[in-house]
Amino acid sequence: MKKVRKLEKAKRILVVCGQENCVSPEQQDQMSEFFHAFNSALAVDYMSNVECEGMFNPSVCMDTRFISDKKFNELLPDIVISYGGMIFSGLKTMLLRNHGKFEHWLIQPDGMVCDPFKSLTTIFACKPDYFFDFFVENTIEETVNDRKYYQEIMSYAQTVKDYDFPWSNVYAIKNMVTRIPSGSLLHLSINSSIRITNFFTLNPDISVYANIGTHGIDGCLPSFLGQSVANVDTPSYLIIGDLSFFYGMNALRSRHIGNNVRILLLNNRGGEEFYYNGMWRNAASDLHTTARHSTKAEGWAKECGFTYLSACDKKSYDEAIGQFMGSDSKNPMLFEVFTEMSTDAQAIYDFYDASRPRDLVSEAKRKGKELVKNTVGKEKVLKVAQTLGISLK
Ligand SMILES: Cc1ncc(C[n+]2csc(CCOP(=O)(O)OP(=O)(O)O)c2C)c(N)n1
Repeated sequence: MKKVRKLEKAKRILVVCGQENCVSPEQQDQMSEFFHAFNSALAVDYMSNVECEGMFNPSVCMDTRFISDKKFNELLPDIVISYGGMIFSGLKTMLLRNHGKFEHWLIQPDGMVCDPFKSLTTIFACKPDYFFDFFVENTIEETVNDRKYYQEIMSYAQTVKDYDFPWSNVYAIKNMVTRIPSGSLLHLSINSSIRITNFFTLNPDISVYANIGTHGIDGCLPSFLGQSVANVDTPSYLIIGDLSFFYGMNALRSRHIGNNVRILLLNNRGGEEFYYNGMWRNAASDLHTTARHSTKAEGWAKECGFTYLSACDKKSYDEAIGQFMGSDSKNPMLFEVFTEMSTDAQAIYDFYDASRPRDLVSEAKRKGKELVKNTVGKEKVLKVAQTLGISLK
């Protein structure tokens, strides 16, 4: 009961929902009630498969490349409550960077220690539905969320702008995911697909999966195809990068694949992830890290009985997307979209820059300078600056 009293007094409670394949409607109701009762906000991404009151999507606004340390400090919770599997968003890193400044209560049915934020103070060895029910049922007075913390977060989250993306894998994902009908299954494979899908608003009641738990690009395509066979009456969508696709392409030959299958293949000629995360350094990185290639899936997809569509710019994409999202195809479909990984990564950075509140731009510039210094080396940067007569202060 001490914990209930503590939660009643807490001003800033952040519930972090990890990846869960199936969250019962009862649990979602309990989470809404929890939100009504305590001064809380709930961080939810699509892989959490939760739709309840008090939730916000941290994917853009809490990304390490978007939020400043100063702003995150202003929004820092007193208590983090977490449950479930993988937490994909940068919120995990931001909490880790601020470890020790908050309590972390972990809901973990088997009682195993899991300390992603290095701030673990309590483990609740129970299921999440029991936890939320227990806390709501055992409040003494009628406690009510004053919503100050929630509103602070929401007003920040709402600064993220609707952005006019250039031709890129972001454009392709946006215009597909926002059309997926309710009741569908969506599988994301893995980093860029998850990150970018979470930028946009999906229709309600879409089950979202990813085998990000293993962090492997192998196995995504076969996992999805297995799911689609087990759910043959459910429209089933996969968003997959080229390296991940070519890893598992053998599975495309399975004889059981139904016409409920739609695969959006983002062929940006390699691993965009390494441009996005700053690992790309020079031409050798394309050989050894991003695995740049010029392979296409067309021949194999057709060979395996798929209806094949492709696009290389906005016009060809806009012409094909209607057919791809249609439900009357006799065959499974594969839509291969050709973009360039370096400009795909840049499109995301430009979106962050355009959306970031103004006072944070200088902070981002500072981080950029730091990154250049750390990557190129301080001495070289100073030398170039001297030659050009630029002061770095
Ligand atoms: C089995 C395995 N090998 C290597 C990696 C490292 N890795 C992480 S992301 C990535 C690139 C994925 O490229 P792609 O599937 O084309 O998606 P993109 O990043 O371009 O969206 C790689 C190779 C991994 N996660 N798993």
